[in-house]
Amino acid sequence: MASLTTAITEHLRVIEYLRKMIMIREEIPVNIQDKIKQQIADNNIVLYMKGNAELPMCGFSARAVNLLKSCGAPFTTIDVLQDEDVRHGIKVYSNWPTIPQLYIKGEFIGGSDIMAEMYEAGELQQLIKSMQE
Ligand SMILES: N[C@@H](CCC(=O)N[C@@H](CS)C(=O)NCC(=O)O)C(=O)O
Repeated sequence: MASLTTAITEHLRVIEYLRKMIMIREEIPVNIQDKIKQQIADNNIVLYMKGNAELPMCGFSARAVNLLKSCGAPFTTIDVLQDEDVRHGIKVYSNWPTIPQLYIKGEFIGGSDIMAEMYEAGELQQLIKSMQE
């Protein structure tokens, strides 16, 4: 009888543990998406990148930083290498598979290729200028 009680107690403990794990897993995406939404709302120009503006950790991110620096406006960077959930979450949030990712005034702009094309056409400078007015 004692061993049956022990077995049931152990089963209930496992069930409670699994229930908590499922709840935690369900909470992560919600919290990350909220966190990203807040970061984008709090910053006029925000670049999700690898590394930071002083030390980019990938060529695409370095290119994005150089383009923004050339536009002359202050910008915020989020280093996705510091947080795997943000690294994954920003791809889901933007429905865009790669890093870097640029947001201006809450609007998703794109990665470094798109930024370079816009810069060549004078559009990135214009967008940033109009945002500052
Ligand atoms: N065409 C994209 C290419 C960017 C790209 O390929 N990024 C890769 C290497 S940094 C990436 O995000 N890989 C997925 C990851 O590292 O999570 C751009 O110009 O931004």
